[in-house]
Amino acid sequence: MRNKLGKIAFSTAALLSLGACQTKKESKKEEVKKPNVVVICLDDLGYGDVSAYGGKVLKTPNIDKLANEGALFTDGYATSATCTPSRYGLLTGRYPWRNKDAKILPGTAPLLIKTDQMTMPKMFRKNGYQTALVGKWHLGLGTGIVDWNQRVSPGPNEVGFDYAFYMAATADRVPTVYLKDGKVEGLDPKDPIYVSYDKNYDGEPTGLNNPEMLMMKWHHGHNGTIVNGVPRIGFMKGGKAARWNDETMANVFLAQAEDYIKTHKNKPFFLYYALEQPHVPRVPNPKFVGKSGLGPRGDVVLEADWAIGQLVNTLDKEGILENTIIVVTSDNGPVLNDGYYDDAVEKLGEHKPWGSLRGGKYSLYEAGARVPFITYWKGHIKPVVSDAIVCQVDLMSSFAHMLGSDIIGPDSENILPALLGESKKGRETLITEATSRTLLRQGNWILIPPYQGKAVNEFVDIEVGNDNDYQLFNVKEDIGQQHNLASSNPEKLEEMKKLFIELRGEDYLKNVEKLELK
Ligand code: NG6
Ligand code: CA
Repeated sequence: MRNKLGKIAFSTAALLSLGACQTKKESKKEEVKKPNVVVICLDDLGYGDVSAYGGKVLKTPNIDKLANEGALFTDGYATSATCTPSRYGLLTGRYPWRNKDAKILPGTAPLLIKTDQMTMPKMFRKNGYQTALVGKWHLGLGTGIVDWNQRVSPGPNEVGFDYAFYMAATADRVPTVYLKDGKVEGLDPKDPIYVSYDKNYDGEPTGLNNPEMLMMKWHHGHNGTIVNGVPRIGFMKGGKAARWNDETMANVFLAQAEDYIKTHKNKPFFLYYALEQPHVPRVPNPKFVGKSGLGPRGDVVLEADWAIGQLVNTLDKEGILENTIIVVTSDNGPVLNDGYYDDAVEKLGEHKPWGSLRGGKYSLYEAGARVPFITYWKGHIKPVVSDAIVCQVDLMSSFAHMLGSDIIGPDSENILPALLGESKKGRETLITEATSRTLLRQGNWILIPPYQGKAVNEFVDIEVGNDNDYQLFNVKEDIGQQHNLASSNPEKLEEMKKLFIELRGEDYLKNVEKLELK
């Protein structure tokens, strides 16, 4: 691939000097070598939520089609077991643990990515692409105090997206409005909007004070402003006309993505389509209510799968499917009870959102950051199941390489052949994180340093991976991480520690046992 595309860069230069020698038809051919790239990132979708990954209960036919006709990665990773750090890694090619502020952000947090930092959309733009974000942002906005009644900046537009239609943070956090290129969509200037994470606005109902107004009850957190009967994190006043309808969110984002594709198909584009499902609150469109038999969590997975199918159909109908690389992945692993009573636990039945992995969202164990990871490119990527270690952080350098660009993300490796299913060689080492605690994967091995704190987060009922001792697993032989080999394999333990120190610094490991982490 490199050679093929390397040649293209050369022949573009040659074309200029040779001028008339090149026919029109040939020069047109040059252009189509810049495939569109659509990165579809779901929110909290687990390794076992996609039926192509072996799930038998919940069926995701549209994602499965991409997986079965493209490359399905068994060892694909987000950089983190939570959203903000994960998306930071995806969009900047830099490990989130290098940025101390890369933690789950409130809706009022300042922009986490520096405006002079290289990002994946900027990389694409430098290579002649149009760039768009549609969906969840959750990487902060503005520089401190935000006036939501003015254009909010810096934001996605300032870090590389020509067009951006997004929610500021999460579906369970205020402000519950869409923003388009920094402006709250549908805001009535006569009803200004105010947002705070510190205190409520006088007279505004909250989940804490007005349980009688709730359509969905909160379990932990989530007792602030009530919007559409759902209590959220944080407080908000005004902006009534601009507030989103949770039931139509999938349709609204899909329509935005489809419209973007239709209106931008004549030049290469990079579209980051960040679906909200199956993050809380799980409010499916009435069309999907009851469809999974697993309650709202299952229903919204079906809804997201449907939306992905629609998007692929649109690419096909517009005649650009063969010229579009699609990546499907998730920002972090699954969680059942993430703060609302929504039957996710009660109606789970035999479904295993984490598949055969241990842990879940927030966890150092595999279900935290090992996620569905699929690449599809009709006519180019052959059907393959690959166990190459691939990570979202690598997309930036890999796509840059594909375009003949020498831009690299600081922690982003060029693993293009693996991503295109041509090679089973991915990364050799990977450092992921879960709520600011890091761990190392090298080859088939995983090292989790000792971390203080509870072994299980009892609110979400997930093993988060804290332990007084080192944990060492061979995840090829023991994917469910049931056998800690730290004491039976001291040589490997030492080797992994040494490597961890090389990558993470000696101080980190020295201090790790003293770290007090939530
Ligand atoms: C947590 C929320 C959780 C979810 C998460 C972010 C509480 C108690 N829990 O703080 O519900 O919003 O943040 O999820 O408030 S993420 O996928 O965006 O990382
Ligand atoms: Ca998430």
